[in-house]
Amino acid sequence: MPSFVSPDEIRTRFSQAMSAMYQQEVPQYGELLDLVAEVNQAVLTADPALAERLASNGELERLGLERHGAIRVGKPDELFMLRRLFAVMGMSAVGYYDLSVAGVPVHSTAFRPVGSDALSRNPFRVFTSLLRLELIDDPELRERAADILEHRDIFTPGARRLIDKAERAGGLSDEEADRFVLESLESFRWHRSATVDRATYRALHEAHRLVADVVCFKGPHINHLTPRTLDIDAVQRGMPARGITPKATIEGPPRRRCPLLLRQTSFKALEEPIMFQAPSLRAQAGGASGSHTARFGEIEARGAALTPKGRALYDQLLEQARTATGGDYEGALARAFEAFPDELETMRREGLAYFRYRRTDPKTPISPAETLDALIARGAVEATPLIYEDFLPVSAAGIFQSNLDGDSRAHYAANANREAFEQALGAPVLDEFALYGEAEARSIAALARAAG
Ligand code: OOG
Ligand code: NI
Repeated sequence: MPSFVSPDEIRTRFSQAMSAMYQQEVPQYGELLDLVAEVNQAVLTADPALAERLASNGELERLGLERHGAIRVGKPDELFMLRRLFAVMGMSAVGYYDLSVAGVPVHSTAFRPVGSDALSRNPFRVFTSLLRLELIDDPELRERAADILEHRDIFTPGARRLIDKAERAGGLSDEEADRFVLESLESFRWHRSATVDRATYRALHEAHRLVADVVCFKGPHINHLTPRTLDIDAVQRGMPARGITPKATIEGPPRRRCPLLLRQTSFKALEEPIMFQAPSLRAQAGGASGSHTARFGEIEARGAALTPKGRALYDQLLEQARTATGGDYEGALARAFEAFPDELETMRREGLAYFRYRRTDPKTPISPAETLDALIARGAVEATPLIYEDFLPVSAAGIFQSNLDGDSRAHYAANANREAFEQALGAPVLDEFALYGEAEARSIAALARAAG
């Protein structure tokens, strides 16, 4: 019997290799990691109760490792192959995000681990977008882009072989896992030289900056890696002193005692020098140089996963704040969210968030006749909110937009096409609500077993 490395271990090796590569490519990311580590340490020192809660929830060990990345691909079989690549690391596609509503010609999913153990070992996620060429108006340009994409292969032959091998054999050996990490990392590396000439780049850039970013390069360079912070407001405030300029507002819910879902902020994309291909054989001196902005930094703070009821309330309050008149968005956001209970027990009783239930002391007997509420009331069981492991479409659109010129906003009508996305992916995306619901139900089933 060959002995295989666990997918969790491969994912950790991969995310660490990715982080090391991105630190070399984008030095500001290293600076941001330092700042986040400093703020997280300060928060834990100042709030021992929080430290204890995170430890008992299995979140403390994963905190320092925790990252999400983002990539954008151009054609269906690239997405199909990515699904297979991420599966080797125990990551599945969760959720469908239509970003065309926000003027971004992509639709997306998040590849991430789904089991509770896998999540607590390393919750590494990759927000993955597929370009929607059908949203480019000019038919000639659309065809040109499709043709360029047709001729590229973003995966190395070695990565392809190891993915096949993992699927056939059911896993990878230690040495194969290391090679798999190196080979698959190649797909996400930054390449200074564009695959097209300057005129083509310009035309695609004109259609939408994102189209140029996806189509004109050898592969889907990782465009940001995001560490998780325990105090996003403190990191936001600390950025300028480290020479980093954050976007003006934090996406997502306001600051609260009981954090909800996901709050995110980013810093502006770097302007990086690139080289274009020579337009023809006759232009002997090689291609011209130019610049491209795509890669940026982001931080996030994660809170409770909401039920469909909680999420509907969140969406409604966010919309209320976004459409409020007057310039003070943060004030409007805080006012709108006064309608969302900021107390865990209320959120639980009203069915707004998902929880994990656990006995406080395995020696205290519990009876099958008792209700969950009664067990909690007498302190035999405690409920901890499940952490939100996914993304938010409005926030994601805000993050995309902060790195695009203001004028690329909202040219497309909303037209989700989940079917086409899943067809390209080669599998249905998992439903995030079902995953949280199952995790909650498993914890209740464990209590029932303990009660006999
Ligand atoms: C992805 C933007 C969305 C997030 O955290 O919501 C995102 C991209 O720019 O490719 O990363
Ligand atoms: Ni992100």
